[in-house]
Amino acid sequence: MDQAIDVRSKISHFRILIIGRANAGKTTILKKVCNSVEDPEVYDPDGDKVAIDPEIIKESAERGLHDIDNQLIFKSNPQFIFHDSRGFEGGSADEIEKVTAFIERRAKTWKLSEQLHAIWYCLPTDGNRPLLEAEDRFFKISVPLIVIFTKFDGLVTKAFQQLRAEGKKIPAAHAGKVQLAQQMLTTNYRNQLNSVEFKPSAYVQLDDMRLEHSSCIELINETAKTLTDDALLLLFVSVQQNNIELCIEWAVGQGLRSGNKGPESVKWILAYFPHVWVVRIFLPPYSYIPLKSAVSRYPEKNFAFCVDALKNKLPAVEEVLQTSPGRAQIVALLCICAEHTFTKGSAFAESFGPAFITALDAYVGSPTEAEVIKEIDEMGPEAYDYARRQKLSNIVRAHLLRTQAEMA
Ligand SMILES: Nc1nc2c(ncn2[C@@H]2O[C@H](COP(=O)(O)OP(=O)(O)OP(=O)(O)O)[C@@H](O)[C@H]2O)c(=O)[nH]1
Ligand SMILES: [Mg+2]
Repeated sequence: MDQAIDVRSKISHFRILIIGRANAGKTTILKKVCNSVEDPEVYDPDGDKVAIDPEIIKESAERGLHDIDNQLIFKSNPQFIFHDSRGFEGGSADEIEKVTAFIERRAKTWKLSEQLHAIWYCLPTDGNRPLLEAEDRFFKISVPLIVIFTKFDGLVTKAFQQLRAEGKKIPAAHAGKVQLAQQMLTTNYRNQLNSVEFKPSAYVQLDDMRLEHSSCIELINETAKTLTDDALLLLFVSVQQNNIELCIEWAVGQGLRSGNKGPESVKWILAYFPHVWVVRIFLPPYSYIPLKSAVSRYPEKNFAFCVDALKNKLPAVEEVLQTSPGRAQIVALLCICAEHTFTKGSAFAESFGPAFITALDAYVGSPTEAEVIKEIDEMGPEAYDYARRQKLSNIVRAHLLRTQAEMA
């Protein structure tokens, strides 16, 4: 884990190539992943900002956004770098060549931060023809490729129309449309891909991504699952800010696994949370990290600060960590305090140190802590396993810390 943290300290960005024909829903997904309503900023391969005024020069804006070499960054989550490609829309050899060359170049580079870490391959499901020419051409690469079936809502609408055309009444057509759409997805899309030469690592289907309440959590979870390298997994989990539950789950797993390694193992747990990497202990708080800036130097200080804070608050922490339930208690404490400083935004507004202390003060000795300890005791002292990790994650999720002021 120390090695993963070391690698994570040297790279601050997770790089994703998103591919899909025009209108496939690519930009909408990226905005959702980054919680942004704004368009991304565009940087050239050297990291210089590309000035684009979409109002004045639409053509050039289009080119800028879809030039695969350019790097797209959202201010709201600048640790993701995206490359956008319309793929092989025309099926032309030129386009195929360009994308393949990009992937090969990025696969060969020795610099981890320049490497491509994942590919999201969008296939819209609302059109009349399932797959266009050459659209099922995935790549012979070691980078995980996740196929995203986009606009599933469009397929549901088509299923509804089909049921109506077959003479179903409106309520019956509504009742059966999702199941039929699911069947259509399997027959017309998923099964078509069974025979491709290079198999995707995972498949995800996304509903109407335009809606405020729709979520891309499945995409985040599936992407995490395809990452077999510990350092890349840590990087991905801790740059994405959409699914704090994923951070909790990995932090809990790591925390339970790390044995009685003493308070220093605190960092193995906190490292899965995004803000620990970007927020300084003391001011200035979180600020936009431009692409060219060096990697954050804060985490080591943040980790050390948390170890000290924990020892101050719980002088017996070393002993507590010796037992299995005790370790689970400390893991829960850290996750609950880290979640609070992240989700309530306190670390962003206050800077990490004071926010962590606030959370620690609110948690230690609280009724919430008493409940957590009771539930951990009920879990039994079995050794680490997947079920224990799930149970402890559930306990943490059920006892998120909210202060009185926040509840008001
Ligand atoms: N029905 C439906 N429409 C969507 C969905 N996601 C995006 N759209 C709409 O589809 C259109 C294209 O979406 P974009 O996200 O811009 O697609 P894109 O792949 O980035 O397109 P280009 O940049 O032109 O290649 C927009 O009008 C979106 O509002 C979805 O999940 N369902
Ligand atoms: Mg787009």
